[in-house]
Amino acid sequence: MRLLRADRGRTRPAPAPVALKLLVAGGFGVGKTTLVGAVSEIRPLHTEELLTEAGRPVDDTAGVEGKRTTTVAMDFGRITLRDDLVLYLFGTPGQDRFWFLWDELARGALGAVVLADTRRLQDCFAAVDYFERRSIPFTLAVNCFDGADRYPEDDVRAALDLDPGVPVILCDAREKESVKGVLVSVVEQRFAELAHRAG
Ligand SMILES: Nc1nc2c(ncn2[C@@H]2O[C@H](COP(=O)(O)OP(=O)(O)OP(=O)(O)O)[C@@H](O)[C@H]2O)c(=O)[nH]1
Ligand SMILES: [Mg+2]
Repeated sequence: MRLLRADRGRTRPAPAPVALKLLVAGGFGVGKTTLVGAVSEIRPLHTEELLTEAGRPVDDTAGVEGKRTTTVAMDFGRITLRDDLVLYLFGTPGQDRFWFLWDELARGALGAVVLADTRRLQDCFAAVDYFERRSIPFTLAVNCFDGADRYPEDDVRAALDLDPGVPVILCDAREKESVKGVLVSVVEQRFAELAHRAG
């Protein structure tokens, strides 16, 4: 006991890591659940439901024909980027009928990833608009599906009419290191913005 008391003050507990909340958004079937699952160090929470015959008219699986499930509430995962920096990832549902959840999920978010598939670029317009309107910094990550044509980042930027400050990154949502690069770019943007504001 005495030893512990004597040590008190000499060994300071490590400060709690900074925790940031990031959203992962984008159109239906673009790979949001896959991305969260690829990097999460906890077993990610998924709220997947089977796609059904009844949903076929609204759940457009063109381009992701192998898709069997869809997210109906959110994905949740966590990744420690550095000892002092933890990210909580919230994946949004991709379908328009779940828009009512977005404001709840976006509360307190410091940044976002908008995932895009170049075969269905228009599917990410709504997410881009959403974050632009709320001035939430985001990175546009092109999920390079097998068989999809590759386009240079500048072409994607022009097609989406993105602000020059928005990073555009080609990624593979199944690959941990690739996804980490995307997340780092969101965090860097946020920190650069804070540094700029602090003068
Ligand atoms: N080839 C390839 N397939 C992928 C990639 N990312 C996701 N997939 C597949 O594409 C399908 C869609 O992935 P999900 O992660 O469920 O997409 P989502 O954006 O969460 O879909 P919703 O929540 O329904 O909007 C799944 O069958 C994945 O296995 C990728 O980078 N490359
Ligand atoms: Mg999903």
